[in-house]
Amino acid sequence: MPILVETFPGYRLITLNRPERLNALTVEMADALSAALDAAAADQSCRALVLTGAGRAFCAGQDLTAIVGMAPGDIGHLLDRYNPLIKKLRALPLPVVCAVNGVAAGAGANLALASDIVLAARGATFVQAFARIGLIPDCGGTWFLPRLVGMARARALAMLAEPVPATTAAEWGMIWQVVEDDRLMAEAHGLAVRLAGAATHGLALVKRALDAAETNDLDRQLDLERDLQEAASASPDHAEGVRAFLEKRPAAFTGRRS
Ligand code: T3D
Repeated sequence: MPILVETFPGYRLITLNRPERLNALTVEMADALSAALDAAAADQSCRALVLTGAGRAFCAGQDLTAIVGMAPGDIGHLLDRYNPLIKKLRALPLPVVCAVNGVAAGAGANLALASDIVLAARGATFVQAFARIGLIPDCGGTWFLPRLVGMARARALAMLAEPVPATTAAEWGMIWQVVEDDRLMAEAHGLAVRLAGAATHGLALVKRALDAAETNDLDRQLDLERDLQEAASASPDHAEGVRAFLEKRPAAFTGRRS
């Protein structure tokens, strides 16, 4: 099976599962991942996702053996599979934690960067490998990178395709945190448990606001914040959060929209 899905109370763990190919992406894997995202979104009890890779790598990007023999310029899989997948991941109304357990290369690096919170094992690396094979960063790479690390670093990473160690990625703001290799999954599960107990609808609105902030001017963003805050403030979790604060107890969020 190209991915494994495990269900835990409040969240799911998705593991890219082609370790012999460093979890390189195939059409089958992209379809399975897309279906797993749909299933998570449709399940009210699933309030967070963790994405990781089996074996020593997170994901080595497009499986290059699978594109041998394709017509030059045929990017059907990008249009039909990978772009919709990245959009779906971004729009998912629940937080996605990416636990980068090893090398994340090409589309694999950008799959990680499309997640909401990226944790990386100290031994992990991020490689915009595309230039090595005459391609440009896809799966959102040219969008995520300059926004995360600035244009100077984005250009060099895209052109030189040098591996960025996890510690540098964290220093540059490309990812959230580096953890010791043997602590990665414990930390990822810990984050997922925390997020699964959070005000899920509010977090979905946070995702929408931050994504829109990348292109909005301040006027538009203030208008959007107004609209999203109206929705957040009408949610039962907002009422519960205020009640819990006043009663000096932990909030018991349901994650529900209404
Ligand atoms: O048209 C389009 O497809 C557009 C879409 C593009 C999206 C993309 O993602 S393009 C970028 C594709 N990915 C790459 O170019 C990365 C290729 N891999 C590497 O550069 C290296 O493998 C790594 C830096 C990721 C890791 O290096 P290392 O030394 O740790 O491992 P390795 O020995 O190179 O790889 C181990 C095995 O995995 C090896 O197989 P073998 O020799 O043991 O049978 C290797 O061939 C295989 N492997 C690694 N990456 C891929 C792969 N097999 C198929 N596709 C891969 N991407």
